[in-house]
Amino acid sequence: MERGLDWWRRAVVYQVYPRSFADSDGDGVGDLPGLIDHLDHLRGGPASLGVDAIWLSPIYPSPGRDLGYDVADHVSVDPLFGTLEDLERLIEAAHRRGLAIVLDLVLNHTSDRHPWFESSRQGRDGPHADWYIWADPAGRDGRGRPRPPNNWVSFFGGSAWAWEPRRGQFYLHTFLSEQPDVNWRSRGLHDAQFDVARTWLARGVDGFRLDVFNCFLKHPELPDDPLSGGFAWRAWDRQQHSYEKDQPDLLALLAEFRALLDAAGAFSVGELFTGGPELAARYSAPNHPVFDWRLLEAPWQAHELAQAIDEREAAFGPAGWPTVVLSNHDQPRTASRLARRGRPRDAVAKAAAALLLGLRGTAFVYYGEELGLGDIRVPPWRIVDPPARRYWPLPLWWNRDGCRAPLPWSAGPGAGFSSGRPWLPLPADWRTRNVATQAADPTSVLSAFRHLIAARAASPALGQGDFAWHVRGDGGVLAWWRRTGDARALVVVNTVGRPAAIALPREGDPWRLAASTAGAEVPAGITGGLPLEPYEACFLLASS
Ligand code: TEU
Repeated sequence: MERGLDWWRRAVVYQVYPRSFADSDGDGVGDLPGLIDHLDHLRGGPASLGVDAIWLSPIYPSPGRDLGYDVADHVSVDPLFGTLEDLERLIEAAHRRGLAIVLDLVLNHTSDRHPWFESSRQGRDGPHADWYIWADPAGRDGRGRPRPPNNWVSFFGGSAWAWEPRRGQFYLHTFLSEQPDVNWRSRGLHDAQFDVARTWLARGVDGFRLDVFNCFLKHPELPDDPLSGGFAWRAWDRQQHSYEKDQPDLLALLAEFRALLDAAGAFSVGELFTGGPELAARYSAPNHPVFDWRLLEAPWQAHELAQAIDEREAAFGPAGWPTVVLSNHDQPRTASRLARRGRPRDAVAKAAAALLLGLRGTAFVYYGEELGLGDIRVPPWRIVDPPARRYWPLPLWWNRDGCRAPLPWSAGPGAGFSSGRPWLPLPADWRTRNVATQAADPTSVLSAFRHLIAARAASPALGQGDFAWHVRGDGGVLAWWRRTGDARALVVVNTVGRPAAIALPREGDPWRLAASTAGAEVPAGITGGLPLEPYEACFLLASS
């Protein structure tokens, strides 16, 4: 599918969490045929969002201990989601619509049920013996029990080491003990992982999201982590994690992997594990952006947002190209996070959409964000997220189930998501907050997303222009230029719940309103002052 060299810069990528998108067989869990049946929502239909690519969270065979991020076979499809033929049908149907398919590659670890690990744990001299991170005990405790090789802890709680008596060694697991970390310094493992990417590229996949890619290499001597100083409730937060990730030879490994993708014209986006914009920028490369979380962590306050934007722009510089992301399957949903303190959810969700789609960078929309979906509350007996179960009832882990509820398609039975009992509760407001209802409402969050995406797609400036402030938070308003060649656009976001106004730059006169989250009419041309409703955001195009 021809998209042009820089398609990934101007792209809007839509994250599908397959369990929760659309269920075709009534088992209460989303699947690939269900996704195929609903591609019109994304692109190619009468009321599509108009996104350019789908990032599909893992659909591979998995025991599901970490909801699919514990992969037992990298190159097949779990029957829960369908068959390999279904995935090939999805790729073909997506390409017919001009949609790229980006798979989620989990290459830092596998499931403990993966054949590679089942072979590796048998002994120290089998064909996969060094494919994982094995280490001898650091002696025995007073009761003769083996002591872990160092003080590393799991991000999900407990030690990062699990004992395997058949080898008389521990294995490393940064996450669950059912997710043993692979040893990228093993040539056999390295080559097998590259073959995974080759297999999917040969099947027509357009790129990959790389799960915790900056953890691929660990310090070879496995030294103790230094303590971070001060008190923290979680052991993970009491230590610095300088040795489990971000190793000096990672850039060379990344360059080798990216060369494989570049040769196939494929794209990648790296999921940075606990790092800031500077680290994300350092790991980024053309066609291979890296997520940073700075905007997602910023409070909805004009100067705080401006500060976050400045930090990102400084870190990436004009030559770099960031991503723009406000939520994903691990984080509280945008609308819930921003609608606190009595802000009207729809208005602030639409304003956030203008930030997401108007800033410089590849934009990532998380399924349901286009409806202003909020987080759900899951009763303790229905908690699925493993670390949430582990820590309950202590408030030490935000239950990620909250942002993973089934997508409501209509006000009909089962919200149009499934004819069966959904694997997680539907959002409480599904009868009014669903795709069909919002598609019919020109003032809905969905309509705002559609108009903003369409305006971005039609404007080279909004798609791949630079960034420069026009108003940096005064009066609660953020306004910035986007420029490329002769094309110039202005993004304006009133972040507060009261009317505002700004003076438009004269050099763009008369300005044309390309999209407004207030659904404002599109007057012929605007010069001088621009009045803004509370939380109104808009895209304007300068006269060339
Ligand atoms: O997430 C890594 C991870 O846990 C952090 O990036 C994230 O900040 C945290 O989950 C917030 O609570 C990736 C996947 O996105 C996640 O779903 C997996 O559980 C994890 O790796 C292990 O594969």
